[in-house]
Amino acid sequence: MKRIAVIPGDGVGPEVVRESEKVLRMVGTMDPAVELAFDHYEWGTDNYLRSGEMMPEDALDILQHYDALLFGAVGSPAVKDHVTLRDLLLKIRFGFDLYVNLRPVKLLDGVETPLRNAEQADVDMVFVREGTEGEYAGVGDRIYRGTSREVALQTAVFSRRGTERVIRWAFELGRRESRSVTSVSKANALNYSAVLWDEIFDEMALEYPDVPAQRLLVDAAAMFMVMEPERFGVVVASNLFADILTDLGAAIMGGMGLAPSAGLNPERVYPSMFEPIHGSAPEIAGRGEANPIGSIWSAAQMLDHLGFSAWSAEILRSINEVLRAGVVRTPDLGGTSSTVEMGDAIAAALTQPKVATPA
Ligand code: GGG
Repeated sequence: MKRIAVIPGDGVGPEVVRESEKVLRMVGTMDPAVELAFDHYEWGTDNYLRSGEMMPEDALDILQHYDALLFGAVGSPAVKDHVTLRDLLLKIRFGFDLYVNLRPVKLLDGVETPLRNAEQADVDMVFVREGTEGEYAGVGDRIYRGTSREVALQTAVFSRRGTERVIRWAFELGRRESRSVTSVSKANALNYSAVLWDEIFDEMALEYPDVPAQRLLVDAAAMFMVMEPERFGVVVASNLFADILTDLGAAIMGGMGLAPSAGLNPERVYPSMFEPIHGSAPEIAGRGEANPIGSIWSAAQMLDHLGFSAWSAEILRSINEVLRAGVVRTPDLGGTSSTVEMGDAIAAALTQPKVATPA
């Protein structure tokens, strides 16, 4: 039995996570080997407004005992974003050392990319976003607050260990999947941190002579993602750069609602966390129209992580089948279907995968 902690969070989070759970429960009924037990934690902005805490002080002690975490979204117009993000999501990512944030950017069947000349096969890359340091380290200060002399300092943290381990992970992925690895940084401007990043990337590339490697400045990477997406296989970048580029990636895929992510602790000392890359989308929350595919795809990533790879692939196949058929489409894809209808359709399209689940 695998124990899953579900944290639906804010806005559309609960709506999309409900559909992921539905699909996972369907897998469980189709294959008794996929035995999942869910516990729910109603943490987030409502909790903050009630108690002053996004989640309780011992939240990580509670979550530590789970096999995986399924997360929805965080953020609300009622509270400043830096409070909600840092006191919930970042506490989990940093506390559980989720240093690999895996974000596929792939054009699904039947979805149009805004890139006029791109074929489906051209948009197939996977970002390895560093998840525990970089620009998100939260180091800095504000001095002379509220005066005309006010100064804000925000220090990025790039350790050799933190940089090496995420770049190594990217090269291992490139080797396993016979794909190139692109490093994204900005060493012409960031003359300390990005220079260290680039040096480590170059050192590592020597250890993986079989993996084609290239380095790009982040501005050039953004341009090439639009002009030549086929150039990219595995892409490794810092916390902030990869966050920004994967929103661009989601746009290239056809919309924010489609994009998944897996925050991995590769050593499995801590549970890994799976969440769509989109936020809480307060403007459509409660309307039942959010696209749950990013969340459902993240749940598929979770099954892969838990050792149920055939079912992971089957969920993705089912997503593609539903999108290809084009009957069920949420408003972001030009349709009128609801979040629930999309979840129902994906759950209903599941079939037994060809490879049996190992007992
Ligand atoms: N589902 C993830 C979520 O709620 N993301 C909101 C967000 O702003 N995330 C920032 C980040 O991933 O760095």
